[in-house]
Amino acid sequence: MHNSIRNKGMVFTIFISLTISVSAQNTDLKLWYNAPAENVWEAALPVGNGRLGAMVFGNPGQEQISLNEASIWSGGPNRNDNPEALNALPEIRKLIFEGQYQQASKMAAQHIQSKRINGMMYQPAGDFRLVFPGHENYAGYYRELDLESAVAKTTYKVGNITYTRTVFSSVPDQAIIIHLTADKPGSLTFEASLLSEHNSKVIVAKDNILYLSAQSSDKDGVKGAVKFETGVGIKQKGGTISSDNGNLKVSGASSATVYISIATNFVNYKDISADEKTKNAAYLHAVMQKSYRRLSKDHITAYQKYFNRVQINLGKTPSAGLPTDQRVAEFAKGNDPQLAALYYQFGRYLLISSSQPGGQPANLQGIWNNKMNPPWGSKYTININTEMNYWPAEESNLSEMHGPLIEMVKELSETGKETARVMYGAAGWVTHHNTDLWRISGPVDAINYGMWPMGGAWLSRHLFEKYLYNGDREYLKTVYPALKGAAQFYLDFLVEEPVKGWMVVSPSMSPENSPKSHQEISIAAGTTMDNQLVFDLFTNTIRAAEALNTDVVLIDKLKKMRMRLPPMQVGQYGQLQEWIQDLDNPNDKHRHVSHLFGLYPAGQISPYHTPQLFEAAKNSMIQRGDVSTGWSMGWKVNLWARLQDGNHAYKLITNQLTPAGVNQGENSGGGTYPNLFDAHPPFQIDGNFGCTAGITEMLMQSHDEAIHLLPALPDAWKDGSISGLRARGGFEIERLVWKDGHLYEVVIKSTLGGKCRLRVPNQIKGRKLAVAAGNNPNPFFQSLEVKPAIISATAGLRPAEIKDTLLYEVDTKPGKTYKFKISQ
Ligand code: FUC
Repeated sequence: MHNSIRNKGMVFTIFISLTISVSAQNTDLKLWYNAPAENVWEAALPVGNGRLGAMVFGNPGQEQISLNEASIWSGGPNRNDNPEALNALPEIRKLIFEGQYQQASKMAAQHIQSKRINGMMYQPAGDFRLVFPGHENYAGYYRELDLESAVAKTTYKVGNITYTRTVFSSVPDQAIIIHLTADKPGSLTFEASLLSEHNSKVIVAKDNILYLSAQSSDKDGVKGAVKFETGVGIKQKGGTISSDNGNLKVSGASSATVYISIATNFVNYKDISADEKTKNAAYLHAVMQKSYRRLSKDHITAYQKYFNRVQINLGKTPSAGLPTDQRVAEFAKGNDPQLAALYYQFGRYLLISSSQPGGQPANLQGIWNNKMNPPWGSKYTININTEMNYWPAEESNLSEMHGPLIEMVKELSETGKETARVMYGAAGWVTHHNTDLWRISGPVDAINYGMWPMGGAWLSRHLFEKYLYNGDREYLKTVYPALKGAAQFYLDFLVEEPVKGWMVVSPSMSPENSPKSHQEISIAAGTTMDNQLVFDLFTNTIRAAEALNTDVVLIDKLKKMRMRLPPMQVGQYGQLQEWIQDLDNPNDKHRHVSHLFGLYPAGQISPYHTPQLFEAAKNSMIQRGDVSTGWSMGWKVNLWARLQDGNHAYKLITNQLTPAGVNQGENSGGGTYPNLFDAHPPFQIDGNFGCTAGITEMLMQSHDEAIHLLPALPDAWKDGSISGLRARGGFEIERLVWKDGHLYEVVIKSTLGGKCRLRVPNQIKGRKLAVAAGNNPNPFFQSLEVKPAIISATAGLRPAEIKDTLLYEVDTKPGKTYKFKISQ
């Protein structure tokens, strides 16, 4: 735990002295602390440019900056298909349909599970250390991460000299920059070194440039083939620089700038032929030509281009003068709306910092990992976690950050083609529940987790969703082949189940859960999530093909097959069934809520079109409970927002903004670390992104035929505003203001034109605004035609309670802005 929590007396004294400097500046968008992270990685502050990540500890005497580069992964290009699957498939399906789950699972373990390769690991580059002799005794300590500039800063005093360090990771200059100053000339003296847990070699080259070269680890018999080099150059003002024993030494300087670059031999998932040394030299040479001021200016401009698009104000906080970790500890006690706003913007900060155009998508830890063998390989778990990372991308106006995921899906559509063919004899492409830098598409881990041929279905949703926001047919053309390929796989793979004649996915599972009556065996056919996923994929493919005026025969096939998918079912406890049979246990607190994919993100369950399913989904959510792993709580914020219950969504935010380890319950410990990283535990970035998306969903949703403003506003956020959100149909919510729980003003810019339909909690007025009725003709808001639910005789379903709302609409023109205000 962080020092400040342990040592309250000391904190109090420092706090008093700090309030003066802190209250003088605006801390709304700062994470700040009055103690160093010491050796707690989850208290260190993350900076990143999508490719280069650093965790800044802010330790005065021995500064530690942990380094990452997004393409340093164990192994090299590889595949993990198990071709034995093809022959075993009919027998496994038969066993499942006969209810012989144990046998089916055993056979799948023998013939479908990967024989050896279970995904590679994302690995750290190493550490950059700075030793400052005599800085062990310091005073006036303060460190922060400023979300407005994406700069981490540490400052303290030794004697009467104030030392300051700033750190950022620059997109335009592809380097990590550290700037060190002392306010008395000539008093900066330190030693710098590079370390790595990899087998590495450190040399000091000419002009005092430090280089560390290494190669990634072997795993599962795949040779570690990512070669990387880290380079460090220092330019100091005043004093001297020298090298000694692989270290750089700066003595008696007034200020210094440290330039860190890292390069690897990675080109793409099948090509590692680059020369890391040439690349690295080019990065370092270029960046060292620039002054700190210039680098800082360019960095901030590049970052703010994205960050400044959204501003949020959920209300003022009396306790905003406390350090961030203390605010997390106290969030549940009182109302700290500003911390929720900070957490929201931190989610956006993390996405900008871990997912940049042309790079890798954010993995389980974004780009920040200090372990050689991290939890779950810090890879891509695609049965929820990776998708969740991108939930905030479009709606919180970070569309460019979505790009790396879209590219990954395209690459998986290449690797997954072979998997579909050799394992299942199917056309199109398939991938299972995990992938990695090498875009493996076979099953990973034990069969109870890995038997899920649905990764492509869920990921492909992102291809089409992006189009719903940008309306760009040229973009749609580039992703259509991957979308179509994903759908083609299921056209071949679906199989008729014997009871109702429905077409189902088999073998599969409801991610990582198993019905109690099946002795914890997860293998299953026709799970609710799979049915929803295939429905979603077919629907999106049909809509994309229609928008592109292509593939009429395929559209027809998909429409016919979609009719044969199982409907959603409401079981004996009034719940939305998780499995095709009514097997749910109302006391099941499992972290995955897979069957609610249909509610969020997929929008197949609607209070207006499917009120019974809406009620059943709510019952399932109540039965599943609140506290869970970090990402599970993040998902539940979105789900309660879709259920239009703002106070329950807020309760989940409170559960999430609880210090890691404090929450009790079946999946205890989920919450937030001192640096606001999400705790699964351990650290997993998905919960940050899930909760950020959830806060947007509480304020604005855009599906189900309308832009719904304030669909789930909690009592805690009576007054506030948000600007810059994006809605489907190419609408930008330039301003959304609410007062005393009522929608006060909304300004919407239309980029594509078309009908703009608004669902609002109170009357509004504005030019040409009319009351709306009937279907929304805007194609981006098409309502989904889901099959009527089958409801168990003992479900005891109450009619759904739906909040009163009003529907308005206005015809819009591209580029024009529309303003509406409350009308009393
Ligand atoms: C899924 C989840 C776990 C964890 C892992 C990375 O398997 O069930 O909780 O988040 O991914």
